[in-house]
Amino acid sequence: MMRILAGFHALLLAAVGLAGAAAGEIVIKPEPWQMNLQSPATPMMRSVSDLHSFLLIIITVIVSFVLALLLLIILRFNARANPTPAKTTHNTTLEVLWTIVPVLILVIIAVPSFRLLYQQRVIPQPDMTVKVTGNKWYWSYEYPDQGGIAFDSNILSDQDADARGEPRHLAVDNPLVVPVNKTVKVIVTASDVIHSWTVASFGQKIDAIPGRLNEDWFRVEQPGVFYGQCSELCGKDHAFMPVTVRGVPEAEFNAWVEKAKTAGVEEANKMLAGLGRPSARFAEAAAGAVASEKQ
Ligand SMILES: [Cu+2]
Repeated sequence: MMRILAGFHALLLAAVGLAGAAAGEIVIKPEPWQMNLQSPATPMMRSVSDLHSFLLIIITVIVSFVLALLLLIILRFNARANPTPAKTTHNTTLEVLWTIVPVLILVIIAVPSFRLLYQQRVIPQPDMTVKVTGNKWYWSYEYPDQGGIAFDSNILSDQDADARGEPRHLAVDNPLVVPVNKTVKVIVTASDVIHSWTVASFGQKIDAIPGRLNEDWFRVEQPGVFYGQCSELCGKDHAFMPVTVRGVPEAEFNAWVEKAKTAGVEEANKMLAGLGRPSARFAEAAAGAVASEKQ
């Protein structure tokens, strides 16, 4: 029993990907053999998941009904079971029903569907804006509200990702860092060809088009690490321009901004906790604990 429990716990840890992250941080990334959508990190993705589940119920009912009718026809109305078929060609009640019922189903689907579309397209008053630029083959991020911090975000080699406890082909050197529980408006463009900035757990996929500025928004609800990928076939290294977003508490974000302005983004990123490289803060705390133990 204990072994099963331990196994289950290990599975859970692996599934949530907590192994490399700091306490209280969630890690959302695609998992091997994953059957469902990634867990939601934003209210938008929760709405997307809800609509998906709702549609799944409706489609299951419809498919089951059609299958039942098919089986009924195959079994009861084949040439052997029913040698003299009826000559009926019209049935007004049935015809009215099979017109009205699908219309009603579509109306029922349209209500949550349009609500979601509204949620996606009408951007609430943002707390800050981030500019995302797609390049062959990496992303650039700018923070116009934070004194114009700007940096490139490149994929990590397999070895580096491994050393940092991050997933292969999804981890980057400099993640997009955002505060949690803040509405972040994203403006997206590209410098060369069409890319698509996509983070599945945000319910977000927005094309990055040269000469055009697209906009979207998200609000991360919990500190964590969220992985995504370019989702528009953009060239030979399309598979090697992943997206990593770090959601951090506001105080930590402000400290990160200050550090990024004065010492650069690489230095600022060292302050971020977890992911196999303890943050400066974490290291200090650990050193403090060791010191107090020795006394
Ligand atoms: Cu791309």
